Amino acid sequence: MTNDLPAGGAGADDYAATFRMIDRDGDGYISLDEVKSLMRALGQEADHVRAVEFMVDADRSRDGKLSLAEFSAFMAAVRPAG
Ligand SMILES: [Ca+2]
Repeated sequence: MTNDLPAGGAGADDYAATFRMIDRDGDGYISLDEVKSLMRALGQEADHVRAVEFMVDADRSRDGKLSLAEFSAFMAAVRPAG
């Protein structure tokens, strides 16, 4: 991580770094399996229903996978600014 964050602090760059961490196969999208991997990484049970709920909440284009834009928008929405 760098300390040279743009003005405004944690934002799009922060989400991009997280996105790349979750996107294990590097195809530019977060799949349902990758959401489950994230849950395990966070020490949570990789519950199928919860993973699907996450996808449904964040997947605005309804294509079954999350783009960086969708992921960033979702994270910005669930994480209070500041
Ligand atoms: Ca992927």
